[in-house]
Amino acid sequence: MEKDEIRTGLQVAEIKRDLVDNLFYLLGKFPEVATPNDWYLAVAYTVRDRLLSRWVKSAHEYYETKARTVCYLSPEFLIGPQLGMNLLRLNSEQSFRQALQELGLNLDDIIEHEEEPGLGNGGLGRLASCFLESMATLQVPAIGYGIRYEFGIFDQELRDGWQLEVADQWLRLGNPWEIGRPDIRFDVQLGGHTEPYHDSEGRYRVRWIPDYVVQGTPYDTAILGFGVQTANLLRLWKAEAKRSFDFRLFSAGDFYGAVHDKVESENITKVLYPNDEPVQGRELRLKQQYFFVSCSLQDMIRLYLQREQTLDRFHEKFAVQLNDTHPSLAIPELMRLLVDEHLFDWDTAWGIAERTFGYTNHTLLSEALERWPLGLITRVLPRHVEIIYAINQRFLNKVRLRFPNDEDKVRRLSLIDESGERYVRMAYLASVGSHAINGVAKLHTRLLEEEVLPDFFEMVPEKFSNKTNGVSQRRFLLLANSRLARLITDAIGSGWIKNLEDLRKLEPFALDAAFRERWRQVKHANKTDLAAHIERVTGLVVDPASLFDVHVKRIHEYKRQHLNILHVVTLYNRLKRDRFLDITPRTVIFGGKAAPGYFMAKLIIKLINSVADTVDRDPDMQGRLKVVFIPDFNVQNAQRIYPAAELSEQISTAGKEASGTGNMKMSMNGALTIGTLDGANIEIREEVGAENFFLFGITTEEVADLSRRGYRPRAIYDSNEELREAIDSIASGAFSPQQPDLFRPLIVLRGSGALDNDVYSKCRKDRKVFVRSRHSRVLPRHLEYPRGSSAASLKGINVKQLLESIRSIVGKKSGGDGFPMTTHFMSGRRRYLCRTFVLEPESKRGSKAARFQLTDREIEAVQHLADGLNTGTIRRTIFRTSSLRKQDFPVPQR
Ligand code: NBG
Repeated sequence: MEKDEIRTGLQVAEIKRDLVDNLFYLLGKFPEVATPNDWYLAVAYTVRDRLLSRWVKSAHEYYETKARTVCYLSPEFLIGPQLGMNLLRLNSEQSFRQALQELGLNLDDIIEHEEEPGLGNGGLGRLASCFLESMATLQVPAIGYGIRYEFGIFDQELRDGWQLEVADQWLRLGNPWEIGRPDIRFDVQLGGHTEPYHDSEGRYRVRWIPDYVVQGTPYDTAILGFGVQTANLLRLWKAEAKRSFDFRLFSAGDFYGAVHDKVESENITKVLYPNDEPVQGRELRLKQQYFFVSCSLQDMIRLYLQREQTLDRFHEKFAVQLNDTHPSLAIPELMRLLVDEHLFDWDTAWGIAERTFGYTNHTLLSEALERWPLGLITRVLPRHVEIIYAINQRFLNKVRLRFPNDEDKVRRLSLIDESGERYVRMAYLASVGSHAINGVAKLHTRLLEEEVLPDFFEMVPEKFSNKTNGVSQRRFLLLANSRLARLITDAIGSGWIKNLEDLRKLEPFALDAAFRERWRQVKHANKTDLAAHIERVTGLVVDPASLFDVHVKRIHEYKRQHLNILHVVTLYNRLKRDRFLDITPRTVIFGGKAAPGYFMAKLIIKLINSVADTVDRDPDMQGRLKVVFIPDFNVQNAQRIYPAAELSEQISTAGKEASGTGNMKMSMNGALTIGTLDGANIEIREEVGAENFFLFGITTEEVADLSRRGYRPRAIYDSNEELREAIDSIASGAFSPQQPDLFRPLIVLRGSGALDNDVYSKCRKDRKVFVRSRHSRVLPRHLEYPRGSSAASLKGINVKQLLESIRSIVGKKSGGDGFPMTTHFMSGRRRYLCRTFVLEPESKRGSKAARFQLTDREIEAVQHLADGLNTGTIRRTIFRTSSLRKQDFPVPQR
């Protein structure tokens, strides 16, 4: 064997040898006594060895080419389990599988053993990780800078239906992926005061005399690109005391005092703050934010000065992206470093800073827009407050020049909120200090421009742009859903793995019965796997043949898990009322963590579990309805759930979900979306086609209008009997007989909150899911699979007659005898071309079933026909409520 293949070879024999070597030399074990964790570590180290060579090579290449590097500053990176992903990236899963098999081990068990680093709350941290992976694949040099929390997001367990938080001790058994670099360390100062002085050239300067200093040590993880030799870097900072032990105090008998510094300093990176809880007063959180941006900027400067003499062109080397406002102290910190430490004049420094930073906003919720009390910042970062004031003064001067005599605007734009207790508005700081500001979906960006930062938008519209979020198909399709990935690759080749647009090539396969059959088998197999997981963790038995209706994400009122459960209760009541009601058997799956201090969110979890319990114990629900809450929604569990989803619940109140990314992941795995016009749902709907999206609910404008006019849920409650019944049953303890009042806090019929018109419209829209799934329309039209024969489910309807009827409603048939069949219809004086339905001839299918592929509208028509409505009424209701925009199919003929 060649010498250079040691640690890098991908032959089975080489892998096997290195596995045993690593077990021996790194873990001091031999195979006979190795525990599962030992083996996991040995495998991980063996994989890491193979990453390292690529990593070091890219670092070198980047260094040589002086490439501009993206520095993604984010306090959260939810990278998910690494082993499976890295094996894919190295394209060596099979070889490792076999090597392990020869050692009597199973790769899947070892992959399962990994405990993922939960260094993020949800979408924001996961997005950061997808970006890193994607940039490595695209060979964009990037460093992700963040915090190495000792305790990440808590693990969620369920006790008696309540969420129980368990500390996440992810580092307990070692983290084989990281490499600590104690040789690179930076001091971070905190507290104290400032002093003005004049330097040797007589210039006015400021010195910061801190109270104490902590030290940041980086821990590096390689993020390898797919199908390339490039690896990027995730660099996470750990806080340590500069002096871990005070001998003076120790000798004086103060044993606690002797380690006080160590404890205080290490606290800074101890724990990730769960979001959705007020952090305003949290000094430690502020210190976390400052600590990691300071280390990161000092690191960039170190890297830069390895090659250059001065920092004049720092911005040409680094593009620093602020992932939300949490890292925005980087702006005054870079100014401090440039002005106080590298002796730049203010204007030059500001020019560099402005060209360095870009800011991504991730939320419009006012309670989540960061503001720090001025008093607190002054105490922790006295020098930064001075710098923020200086930034503000110069900025407001510009505002005054632009808008003379508009002190109101000046007040509105000030970085300091002076309306009551004084605060620093972090989004404003980020906006002033960045040359680019973006939102994360089209709607979100528009609302950002119009509602959150309208004065900024008016002043510098050129700074604003939209960058709709994305997700990595490598992790969420290729890795998570290997069956579907294989099917897709068999059909269209593997180009989609790097270029997602390629999936369009699948469209013609919608007409390929064999493809659809395999598609159906894949989905069924994935559902069977998820069912097994559900049984393992909850004890509930679910039927893989039922419709998997999935709602997984953080629990939050704006995400409206309560709306979904209200719908479930409505269904439950309907099924109780009518024992013969014919519905598609359905399993409603929930998952997600609630912030530990968020009472309503935790109560919603309890309600879901209580309903789940009632439904499970009711023999009438057998084979019809099931509700499950899968505990501990994290990246690993997400990878289990998405591939099995058929209906994706994206039902946030319009205007509240900045983008959402779970919506994309489920869509990518072939689920249809039921959702509101919110965040990226809107763009997903454009991509998959309105006929593959169950749209419901009021729009952002209507939400705003409603709250302006005064929101009166009571009226809806009074006027809707089914809804009233559902709410009353929850309120009266039907799901909590031991504690009838338990869910009362959720039932608030005044003010904003649990109820709005959407409750009713979701129930209505959801009827279509039933109808459509009975018509085998559970998947996007182009990725659709038949469930039984739809002719059978259109029982009692004469197909030919039905066609005639539809035609007579929607207009005259055109396009001869071919399909897709199109029709014209008239609306007022205009005639529109409308794709009505695709009818596949029986002979082609080789089956008796004439299958329909109906759009939303046609289903409605069919439903109304079946209900016996006359055509005039149908025409009015359908075309009035149609979601189809006329300009989609205009054939003006006048
Ligand atoms: C979240 C939004 C999501 C969005 C992700 C990623 C925060 C502050 N925001 O809608 O709620 O998909 O960011 O952009 O976590």
